[in-house]
Amino acid sequence: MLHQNLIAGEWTEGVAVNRDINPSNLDDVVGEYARADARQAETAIEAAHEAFKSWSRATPEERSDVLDRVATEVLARKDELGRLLSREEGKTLPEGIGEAVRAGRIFKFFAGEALRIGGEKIPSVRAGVEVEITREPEGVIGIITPWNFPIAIPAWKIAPALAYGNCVVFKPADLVPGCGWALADIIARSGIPAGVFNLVMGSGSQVGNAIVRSPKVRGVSFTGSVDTGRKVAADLVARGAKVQLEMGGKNPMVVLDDANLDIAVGACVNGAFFSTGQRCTASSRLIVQSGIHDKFVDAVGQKLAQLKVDDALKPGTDIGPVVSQDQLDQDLSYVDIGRHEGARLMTGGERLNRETPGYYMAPALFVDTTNDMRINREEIFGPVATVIRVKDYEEAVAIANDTEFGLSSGICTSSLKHASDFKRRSSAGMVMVNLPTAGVDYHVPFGGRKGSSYGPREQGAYAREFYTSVKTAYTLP
Ligand code: UN1
Repeated sequence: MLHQNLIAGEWTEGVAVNRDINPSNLDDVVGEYARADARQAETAIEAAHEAFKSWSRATPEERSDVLDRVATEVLARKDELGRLLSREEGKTLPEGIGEAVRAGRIFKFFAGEALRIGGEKIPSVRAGVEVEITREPEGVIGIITPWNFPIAIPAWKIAPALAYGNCVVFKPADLVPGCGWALADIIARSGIPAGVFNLVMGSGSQVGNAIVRSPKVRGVSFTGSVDTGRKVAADLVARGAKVQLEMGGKNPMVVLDDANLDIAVGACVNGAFFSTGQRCTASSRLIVQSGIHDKFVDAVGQKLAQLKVDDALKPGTDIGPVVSQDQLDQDLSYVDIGRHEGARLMTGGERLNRETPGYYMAPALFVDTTNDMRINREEIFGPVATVIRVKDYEEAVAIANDTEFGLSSGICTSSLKHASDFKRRSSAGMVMVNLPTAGVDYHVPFGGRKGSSYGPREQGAYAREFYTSVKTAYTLP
């Protein structure tokens, strides 16, 4: 079966076929997916533009019901969707199912939010005049998502877009069309009117560019690389449209001498290596105080030796494969870069062979690194972490903040004073105490500072900032 695009309420053939390959087993084709071109993307945008006339006036309950039906089906099919996710992306089955549940919960949350779009009525400074402040949907929203969270990131962009009355043209990542298609199929059967939600699978150069450049698209929410994000922003800003970017991270995790060693090791190993390190929130720089340094490095080394790297779907696998050949090449090249820069590779960093041909790699830990090395400045996006030794808390904070990124940060400590101070001084959008830098709640704002993010926050009620426009109305009754 060829999985087609959803354009103007019709399942539509593309101009080419994309084979979705399982990174745990390159002989396994997950499915065949239609690839659209720029013209088809424009047809979808046109349909969304047309559908906006009525969807923007749908009652809160109509929108809420649609989202609620999507949530219910996603949650009921969590095991199957989680399996599809792990099969096409390579995170472990429990991680895949967890992500499917997260996606369902996000739709549930926004089913509620759709009913809570309020406003304010306040007295004017002029006698007898009334002022009302309301929120209205923007129009057509383009949604461009990455491969590393194939269902959660689409969910946290699509759900608020629809909840607040926008129409959507959604382009999932070319590497993982399966979850995007499955979600689109669920949305298509939720009672949503034709054209309100469109799925257009295809390349960035065709579909992505068409979305970014169309004057009918009022805003784009993009998660992906820094380079692409900046280009997307340049195009949108040039025509005065809204843009929300979530790009990279080089997230610091500080471990102080007074940390609970088990908690610190658990948080760092999870944050750095789970989901194969392919999270923009990954704890990639471990900044460790001298007194605990050797104990910590030994314990992390022991833990890594116990982790099973294997087929994402195999029971007992802790770390699945890297997503693609390109990504694996990038990860391995950073291992070389680190060695040449004088960092000491304590463990891992080599390609592994398993029963099936796949992109397996041993999680790599570098020690004796300094913050000016490329492995500490550039996002690697794989199972590679570094340790930077520091003498005290002040040096740790300075190094944690010395990065062009600012998505998440963490500290492991039993000192309330240091925890409070770090929460205040960290230059990241999200700060974690005694928790991994990755793995966030779905009902609170998500986003970063500096080179990591641009535009209003995603998720939680804060999502309305991007997906709505504020109107101030004055009346003299
Ligand atoms: C998480 O850490 O739970 O691409 C979510 C990413 C982020 C999502 C992280 N946008 O890794």
